[in-house]
Amino acid sequence: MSDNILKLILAKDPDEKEYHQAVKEFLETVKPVLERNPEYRQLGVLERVTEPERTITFRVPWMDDERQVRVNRGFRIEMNSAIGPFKGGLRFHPSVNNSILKFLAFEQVFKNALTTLPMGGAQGGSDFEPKGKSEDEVMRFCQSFMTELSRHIGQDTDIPDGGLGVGAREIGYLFGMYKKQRNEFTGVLTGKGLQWGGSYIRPQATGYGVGYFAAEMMAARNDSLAGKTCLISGSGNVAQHAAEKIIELGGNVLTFSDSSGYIYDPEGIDKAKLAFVKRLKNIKRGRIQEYIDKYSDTTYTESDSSLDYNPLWTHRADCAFPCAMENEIRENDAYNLINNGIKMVCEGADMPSSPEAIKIFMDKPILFAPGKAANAGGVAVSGLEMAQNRMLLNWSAEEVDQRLRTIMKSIHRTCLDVAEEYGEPGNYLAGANIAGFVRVVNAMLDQGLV
Ligand code: NDP
Ligand code: 2IT
Repeated sequence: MSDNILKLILAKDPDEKEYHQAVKEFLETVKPVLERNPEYRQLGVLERVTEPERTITFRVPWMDDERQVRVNRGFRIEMNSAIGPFKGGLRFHPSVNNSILKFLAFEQVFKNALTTLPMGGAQGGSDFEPKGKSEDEVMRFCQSFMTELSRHIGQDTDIPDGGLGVGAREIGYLFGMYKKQRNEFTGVLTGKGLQWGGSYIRPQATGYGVGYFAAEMMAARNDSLAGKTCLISGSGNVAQHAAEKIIELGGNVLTFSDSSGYIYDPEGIDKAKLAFVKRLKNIKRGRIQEYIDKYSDTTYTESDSSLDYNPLWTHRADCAFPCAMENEIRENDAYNLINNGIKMVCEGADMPSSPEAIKIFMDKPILFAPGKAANAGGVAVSGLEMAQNRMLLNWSAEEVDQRLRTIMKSIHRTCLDVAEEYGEPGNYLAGANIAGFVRVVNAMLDQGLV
């Protein structure tokens, strides 16, 4: 049943390679569910979950600082609303296209189901490059983007948040435009500022959740993050807050990267150094290379796209936290990590390990956590932000953090229990995919053919 569906998807949209990758990985792991439920074939379950409920593509015209008109493409992929209104991030990056957003939206459906909160799955964004743009240009772009997106979203319909290239600044501009157009102040977006409907801990939630999930995996092996050396890629929202939690839990973070290169600090990145990175990336919007000017005895290595491996993953360490981009860990990186004694790979980004890399990890007795489980803390706190907006109140930071920790522990437990139940003990990838799939499919079937 799953081979046929893959052929169908390939025939329909032959160029969507990221989407094919996400669906293929998923189908390989949910086979036991399909075998237990042969009626799924007649019910078209796979055909339905792999076809977005709605796909929106639109023109985003805006004017740059030289008064030159520019045109980008905007998207919203509303994948599945079986268990709640569409929910998921926005990404602004030049690589954004239908394939990338479909893969993100597909993963989001099952990620959101794992949180057990009532959220369907969606993702959207634009091929707009925020890097190098002035504040005014970013604002004008966000306003134009929302002028069209506002027709399709709403607090009961579809609730976007940020993601790669979309942070607190962009959410502010987007929210302002939505409010102006619709004359309503509602929880239509999450990731809002604290003074205007945001939740404590939402900025930290994805990274903290990654840290909590990693700690749970370690605990399941009677171990902990204390004293563990950790490689982190990226230096954005997820990387910074994963580092913050790992440091708090006693781990020793050695690296950060951006698209230009990576820094290696053999002494470890402590709280003060992390504060420097946060200022550098979030306020100054600088490059990670500047870290070595501030801290000597550290090295910077420039990205080299001609290499078939990333030197960041060649350092000896106990744990790897890819927190930047899809397919950032390729086959050679996986071998390098294994040969250097890696004990755990915990995905902070969405689909950062290539299929070849995953195969290598799964063949070894290491801990491997897929992004849709390990990074679900971000959208989980978005769900909590929605709940607070509905009640017109704000929980304290401690309360939100406690709820986040409980949700991450429960996702971890679910992955292990479901993996065991379906004959794949210790396989977090299978556990996450099956648990998410079963929840979504049961909800879809309850609601009839819609
Ligand atoms: P940010 O935009 O805050 O940070 C992204 C980071 O990745 C930046 O440091 C960026 O560097 C770096 N990067 C981008 N491309 C490359 C590359 N080719 N090689 C190395 N580094 C690169 O995004 P987030 O931290 O929010 O997102 C990171 C990942 O986490 C994405 O996969 C996203 O989908 C996922 N995610 C995010 C969630 C959230 O709540 N924000 C929730 C769940 C998942 P540069 O500045 O040079 O571009
Ligand atoms: O990939 C993700 O989970 C996100 N970008 C966060 C989505 C959300 O709605 O909080």
